[in-house]
Order: sequence, then C-alpha cells, then structure tokens
Amino acid sequence: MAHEVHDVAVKLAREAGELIVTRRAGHIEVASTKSSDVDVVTAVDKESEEFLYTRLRELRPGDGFLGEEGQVEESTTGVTWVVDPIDGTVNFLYNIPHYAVSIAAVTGDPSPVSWQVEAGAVFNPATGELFHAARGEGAFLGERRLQIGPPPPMNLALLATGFAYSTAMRKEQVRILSQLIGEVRDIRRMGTASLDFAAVAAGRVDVYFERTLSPWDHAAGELLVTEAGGIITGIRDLAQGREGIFAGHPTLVTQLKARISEVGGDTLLQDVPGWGLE
Ligand code: 2AM
Ligand code: CA
Repeated sequence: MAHEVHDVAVKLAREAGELIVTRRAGHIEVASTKSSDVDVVTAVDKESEEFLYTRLRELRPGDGFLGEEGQVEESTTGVTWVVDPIDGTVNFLYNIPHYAVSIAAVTGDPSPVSWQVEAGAVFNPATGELFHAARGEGAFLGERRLQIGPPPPMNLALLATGFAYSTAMRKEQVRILSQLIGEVRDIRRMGTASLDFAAVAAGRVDVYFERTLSPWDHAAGELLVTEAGGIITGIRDLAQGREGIFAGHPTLVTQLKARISEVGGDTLLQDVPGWGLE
C-alpha cells in the first residue's frame, strides 16, 4: 500500500510542480487573502489544487481529499490525500525559488491526531529537488537515502522556524526567538514548512519548530523526518498539529522542547491575547 501511493504522490507532485513553475514565468498576482492580509492565495494555488484533485479522481477513485484551498472529499477506501498545492506561497509570489507542492497519502481519520502517513512527496520545481518517503521504506532526496546524523549540542544547532500570519502571534514568536537566538548556532526562517521538514531530513538544519501550521503543511514532511530517523512531536503532551510541531533528532527535539517551555513558548494558542486566527 505505502509503495503504491508513494508512486502516485511522486508522480503528481512532479506534475503539479511543473504546472506552477510554468505559471510562475508569467504575471502572478494575489487573488484573495485568507486568515489575514498577508495570508495570500494566487490563482495558481487554486489551479494547482484543482489539477491535483482531478488527477487523483482519475488515478485513485474513492480516495479522500483534503486540500488547503478548500477541496474536501470523504474517503471510501480508507486513504485520504492531504495536499498543499503551493507551499510557500509568499516565496512563489516574490519569485524566491523556495516553494513546493506537498502531497501525502494518509490512512485513518485525516487529522494529525490520528492519521498514519503512508507516503509523502515534497517537490520544489524551482530547484528540481524531490523529497519523498514511503512508510517503512526510508526517506529520499531524489535517489539518495536520507539519514539524520548525530545531534550537535544545542549551542551549535541550526534552528529552523516560521511565523504565523497573525500579528499578535508573530510578536509572541519573536519574543521566544529573542531568548533562543543566543543559545543556538543560528536561526533560519525560509518560509516553506514542507521544505523545512525536508531540510531536517536532509541534515540542512538540525531542528525545526513551528506553531499554527495546518495539516497539509506537515503531512508529507512528517514522514520525511521519521523515515530519516528523526521524531515529530507536539507541544506539551499534545499531538503534533496546529498548537505546535517539532522535528529533528530525538535528543535535540527533547532539549528544544524543554527550553521553549521554560521561556513560555508553549502557551496554548487560545491564551495568546489577540492571536487573531480562528
Ligand atoms: P503556505 O505558504 O501554504 O501558506 C510559513 O511559515 C510556512 O507555514 C508556509 O509553509 C506556510 O504555508 C505555512 N503556514 C500556513 N499557514 C500558516 C499559519 N497560519 N501560520 C504559520 N505558518 C503557516
Ligand atoms: Ca499553500
């Protein structure tokens, strides 16, 4: 099963990737905004999602679908496709070559609390890099197998993170980072969650932490990390998800999680005043 859906994920990530990079050669403008003025959608996000939805209906009739731009289909087979048709939309808008199509096949209820990720593909069409994994079969960049190495001490760790679209939440995140910046090698904010997970799997950063992500931002990325020998966990004793997600070597994740808790970075979202997103 993992193998079958893996091949579909890879094929469609490439196809949708080719579509969005071709569209990027033309004029791109913001079509609408979502949670806030800076949370943008272009016509290409919608086109890419529509394309993936249609292709999956052809290739995998009966499977469910959960896409960022609103397509939802219940599964009758037990498999659901969790899809971000363009992850890193702001990078896409500015033509920064760091955006991706992220596709995962999950079984069980398609929610991070309960899903099992069977396969995932994260394709950056601007660089041609394809990260992919099937459950139990390893994570790969192209043909190269990925394995997370021994963890550096925290003061030599490169930490990746991202900011929410809500202003109140961003201010809170900067407050936390102002504590951590003196305690790690450096911080990266690259703007594309799925590629942050891929970077952890590929050893390009040591550890990653972010809050307020949605299921399509991390479904495929999770499997890249766990198949490369890392762990995925949430804040406090919660499952990974909207409240928070950590990815990396188990030792480093445990240390970072404890430190973030010490500086108050695990306050529940509902308790961050005016955090502003539903
Ligand atoms: P997007 O480009 O598909 O919107 C930026 O930190 C990364 O997190 C991007 O991958 C972005 O996905 C994703 N993201 C989506 N919603 C977010 C939110 N509410 N807060 C933080 N990051 C979000
Ligand atoms: Ca998106």
